[in-house]
Amino acid sequence: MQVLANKDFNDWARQRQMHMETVLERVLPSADLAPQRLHQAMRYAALDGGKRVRPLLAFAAGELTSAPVDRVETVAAAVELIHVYSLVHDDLPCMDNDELRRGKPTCHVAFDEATALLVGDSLQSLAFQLIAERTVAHSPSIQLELIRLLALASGSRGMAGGQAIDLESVGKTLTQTELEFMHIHKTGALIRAAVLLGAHAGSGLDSSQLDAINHYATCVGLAFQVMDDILDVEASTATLGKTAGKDAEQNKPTYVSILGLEAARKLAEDLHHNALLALPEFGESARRLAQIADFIVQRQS
Ligand code: GRG
Repeated sequence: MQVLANKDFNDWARQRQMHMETVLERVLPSADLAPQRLHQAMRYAALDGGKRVRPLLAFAAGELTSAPVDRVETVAAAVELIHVYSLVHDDLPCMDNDELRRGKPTCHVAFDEATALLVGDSLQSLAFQLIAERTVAHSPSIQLELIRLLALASGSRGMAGGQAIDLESVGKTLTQTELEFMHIHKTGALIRAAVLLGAHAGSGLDSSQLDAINHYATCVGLAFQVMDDILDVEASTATLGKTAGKDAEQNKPTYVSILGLEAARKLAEDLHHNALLALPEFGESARRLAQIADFIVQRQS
């Protein structure tokens, strides 16, 4: 995690990133368990890397509802496993064809394509196994709803659907509305799921609170993507730990290509401002969600 001016947030985030690493260490099959090569590759892809933004969002949302730590850590790990699966598949030659991820060779480069495909499949299954076999909510019906939310966010009506639109959009001109539709699915759906699952791991929410959380999550998910587009242009490969400048190279429509840098930055700020408007009704318990929104628009990688 890069350092922001806010030491209190940095300390909180660092502790939870380390906590997430310990949980993932524990839930991923051991590298000496057969089939060893697949398990080594799953651990290679999931451990020791990434900002862990989705787990941080789940932990922060859990603070709204006093969610017990053993429940939030499980939903946070499940969402992160889905995220890592998406990165491994996204990097494959049949998709983005990338060789660098989280500062190291992508999974299919370090292992091979077939293994990387199975890593993604297995990480996805492990995510659902975790939230099905552990208690993550106050009642079985809420637990089922969490599983449903994660499935919806990951599948063709969520992240995978957004990825399909992304692949179809290469070389095309999209309107800002079309771009937004793509990113609400591709990046936004899982970010929203992280917030919702974290909150649902605690005590009940009324419908106005749910609306507010949904609003926050949608704004933060889009702000994250707008910043990703800006960083793809402005940051270096070394800082990002993934290949910079790929969007332009692949002729992909982005917020920067459609709006220009300055308007894209203004959009990220507006989304940030809008995300924060959803939080006052939660008082002090929403402090971490507000700080993550700040982090998302200030991040350098
Ligand atoms: C293959 C089903 C399938 C989906 C892939 C999320 C995704 C869809 C592709 C990733 C490609 C990409 C660069 C998307 C833009 C936003 C994004 C999700 C960036 C990566 O997430 P970070 O910055 O990564 O949170 P770390 O490594 O920090 O976890």
